[in-house]
Amino acid sequence: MAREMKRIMVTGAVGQIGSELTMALRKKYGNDNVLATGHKTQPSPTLRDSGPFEFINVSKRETVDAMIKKYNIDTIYHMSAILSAVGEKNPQLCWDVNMNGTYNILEAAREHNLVRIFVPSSIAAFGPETPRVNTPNDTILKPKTMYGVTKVAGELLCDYYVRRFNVDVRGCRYPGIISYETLPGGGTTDYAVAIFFEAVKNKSYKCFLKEDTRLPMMYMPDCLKATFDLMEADFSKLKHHNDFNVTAMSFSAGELAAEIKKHIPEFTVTYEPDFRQAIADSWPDSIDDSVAREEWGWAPDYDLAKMTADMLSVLSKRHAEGKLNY
Ligand code: VAH
Repeated sequence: MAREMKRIMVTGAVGQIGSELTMALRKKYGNDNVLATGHKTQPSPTLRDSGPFEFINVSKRETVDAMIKKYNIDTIYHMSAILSAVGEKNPQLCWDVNMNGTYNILEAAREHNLVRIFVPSSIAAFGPETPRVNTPNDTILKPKTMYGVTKVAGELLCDYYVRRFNVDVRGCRYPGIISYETLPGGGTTDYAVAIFFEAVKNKSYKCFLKEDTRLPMMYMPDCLKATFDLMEADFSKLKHHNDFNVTAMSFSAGELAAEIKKHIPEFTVTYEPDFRQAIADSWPDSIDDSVAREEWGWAPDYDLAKMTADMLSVLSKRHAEGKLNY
């Protein structure tokens, strides 16, 4: 009989995905059963006032253990990471947080016999040698960023803990994630979030990637759906564990701009690539998520048109109310 997830800790709970994942988990499991943790950034009032919050450093094992004991944690969603762009500015910090953090979470899961842990990977695990179109789930993983190196190493480490110690760890390779609640911090796909805020606020955007740069992407509701569905899947039926390709769409910066212009005709974009262009060029145009569809029934709900309409509807309303916070 599979043990139930009851007392949950989220690391990186102040981040783009972690902040919305925490609120969704609190809705499902009860506010007091979901501990949100961050490193230094102050949580939003919504996050802070809706349930327990603690500051920890995932690269320090003792802080992870202290939270597991203090809150009787049985499940961990490990969302804290240094992303691709910041990781290239400080690769040593990226390795320390991403690798020591993941190692500490895996060791804690083994030693405390936790029910389940979620350790996400990313399409950043792929590199320029990987087939770029409809990238297979099982293929060449030779990333050229430190972030990508930590994602591949993290996948291999998680798989070892499944096979060697029977730890129940699951994860999916997130594409770029688009959302309106918490701005992303330090990624290469961040343009696909900023463009919406700039379109609503300034009717113009200076994009740091080329117009024809195409990347796999997903709207936040689908990101949360994939995370919940994978964590609730029957582990005994999974052939893969923590390296599932998931995606909802692929689009270029120019295609996203054109979709926004359907709603804001006066919107204009200029393209001035920076160091992040080389990172984006090493990633796939599109990925094949058929393995996730077969093994645990993955199916996204949002395409480019539906996501764009929803993002602009929410942001335009907030802007009109003077609450865009951007
Ligand atoms: C980044 N948003 O840009 C992250 C993500 C696929 C990209 O891992 O680094």
